[in-house]
Amino acid sequence: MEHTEQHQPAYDETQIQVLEGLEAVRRRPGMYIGSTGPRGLHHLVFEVVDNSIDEALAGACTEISVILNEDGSVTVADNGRGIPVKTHAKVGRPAVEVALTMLHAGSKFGGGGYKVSGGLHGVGVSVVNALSEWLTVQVKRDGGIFYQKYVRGTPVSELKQIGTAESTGTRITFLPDREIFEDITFNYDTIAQRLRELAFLTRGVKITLKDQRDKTTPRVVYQYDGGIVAFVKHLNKNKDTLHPKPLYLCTRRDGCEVEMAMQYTQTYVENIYSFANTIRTHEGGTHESGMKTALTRAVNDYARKNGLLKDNEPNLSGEDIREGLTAVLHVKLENPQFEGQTKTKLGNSEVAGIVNSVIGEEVSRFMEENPSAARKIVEKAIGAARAREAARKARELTRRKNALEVTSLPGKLTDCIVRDPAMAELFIVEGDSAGGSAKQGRDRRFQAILPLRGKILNVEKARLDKILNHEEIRTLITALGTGIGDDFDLAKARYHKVIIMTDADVDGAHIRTLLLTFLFRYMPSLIEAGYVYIAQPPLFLVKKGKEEKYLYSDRELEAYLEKTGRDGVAVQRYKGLGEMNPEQLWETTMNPETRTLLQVTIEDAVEADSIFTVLMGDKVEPRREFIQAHAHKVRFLDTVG
Ligand code: 0RA
Repeated sequence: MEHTEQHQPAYDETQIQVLEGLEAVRRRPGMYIGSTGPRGLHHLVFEVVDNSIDEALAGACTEISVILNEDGSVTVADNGRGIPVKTHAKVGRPAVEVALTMLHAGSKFGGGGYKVSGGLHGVGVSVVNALSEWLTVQVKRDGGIFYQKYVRGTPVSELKQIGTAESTGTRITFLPDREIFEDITFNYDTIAQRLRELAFLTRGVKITLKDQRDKTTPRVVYQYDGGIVAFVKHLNKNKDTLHPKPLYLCTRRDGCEVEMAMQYTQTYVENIYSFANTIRTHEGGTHESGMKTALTRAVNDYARKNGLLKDNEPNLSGEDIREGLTAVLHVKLENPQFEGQTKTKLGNSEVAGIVNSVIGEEVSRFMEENPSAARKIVEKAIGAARAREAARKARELTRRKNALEVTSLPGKLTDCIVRDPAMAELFIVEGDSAGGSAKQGRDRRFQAILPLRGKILNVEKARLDKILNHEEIRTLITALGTGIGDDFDLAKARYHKVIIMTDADVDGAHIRTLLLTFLFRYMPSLIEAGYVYIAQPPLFLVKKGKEEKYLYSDRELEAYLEKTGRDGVAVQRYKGLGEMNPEQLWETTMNPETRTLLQVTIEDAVEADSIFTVLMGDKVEPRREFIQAHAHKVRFLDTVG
């Protein structure tokens, strides 16, 4: 009795704190999940999944299932130990309720083993609860099945035992709160991609995904017994490799686990995917720089020792050594510090030295043990160094042309009148015929047209020197005015809106992909500055009686037909820009008053960069995947008038 009486006030206090805590989350959601846009929304799912992954990393969970429910909610279920349900000694409430209602409560009653996954914002499931219209939790543990429901973070029922069970696990279902998020629609591809990544990073765990909103989408299973070696093989699946077996290492040193898989390809691009505690570190950081330093040193040492590099020759540069390299680097550490613009740069300084020494040793050993692979790697780097020199010379040529300014502008460019880049727009248009319509339809005062004929080079498959020999690309670079590579100068951009306008068909999507790949690889600052856009030509023209309306997606068409009924509606599908006359093109796609433009953001670009790598070699339905993968990654600017 006495005990209870003493306990009661403490519980009240805690409850007040709880409410204040979750209220703070609802007041300033951005502080906890970064944003209330798509990224923040998906973060909710990943936060819950990360908890399940932690169970898997602790060896306590083998299966995780994610279901996108028909009502817009999402379910994450695992066969881990289950969130503890016994009464929490200090708080006097079931531990699961504490986990779901107290900020940062998660780690306080954890059962040993440190939490390694998650942690981008490190927020815990209580934040998900706070930002959900409703959330239900079902725990199988201690022989029972327990259930509780919450509304906007507050329990609306006691934790109840609703059955018995021998097995263990946790099942959380939640509906994101429409009062908090701009749009609560989950993007299948965003979730699928992250789940696949997690499956690669957590060897053996079986992760399934089912989309109940679209019954035609089959359930997918991600399970990779090869872990990050399978990841590297997947990334390289359509590329010719330099050596058959990826190098793999996994070593613990000074409280940090370093795991890496790498394999050289015959391509000319570098693809390093680095992670810290399963979080993708887009901006790199100390682990990545430690790895690069080690690789540069190990390859140069080997080349010198084996006479592949003469005494009078300079060292190979890191960049040349990484040409064609695909690598996945994953470090696990206790207190990861995430820095940088998007908090995706690992800052822990001690990690650089650890990764450097571990990887240096292992790469040297690999080269000693695989002399044929080692020789090819060195020869590739030497080739890259030569090509770099050739590219420098080719670049100098374009630079000299630039110096001549106006006279050197390509003949294919139909420029605008205005000289102020901030007001000028460049439409990069697919094909000469669409280019003709665009020229006639444009507002010549501020809109320039550059028609590109046919496909531009796939930059994944060519070095810069070759790319610069390609006429379409040279034309583009000259028109943009910025120069390229080391010479790139954003201040020289001749247009602050560079708008890619391609057909709404497979070829159009392919050309757009190629253009974006090129920009991502060689002019990322142009995207960073927010200068790159994608035009949105309509897909349909519907006519009913005298009414005419342009529609921009299958979904819009569905909605239109639902609203007006199908009787007497004529639907015309536009396959190409060429099917529209100049007035129509102006009205639907080019007129700033009425058009929709998608701005490509640098975050999208970094994301998309990895998609490209996987996708560009992917022969199956690249267009569909590309469009789906990007649909959510570009943000709407102007709205349809
Ligand atoms: C606290 C302690 C333990 C597990 C969990 C939380 C846990 C949380 C989630 C969230 C989703 N799935 C989860 N599974 C487990 C450890 C319990 C123990 O030591 O038995």
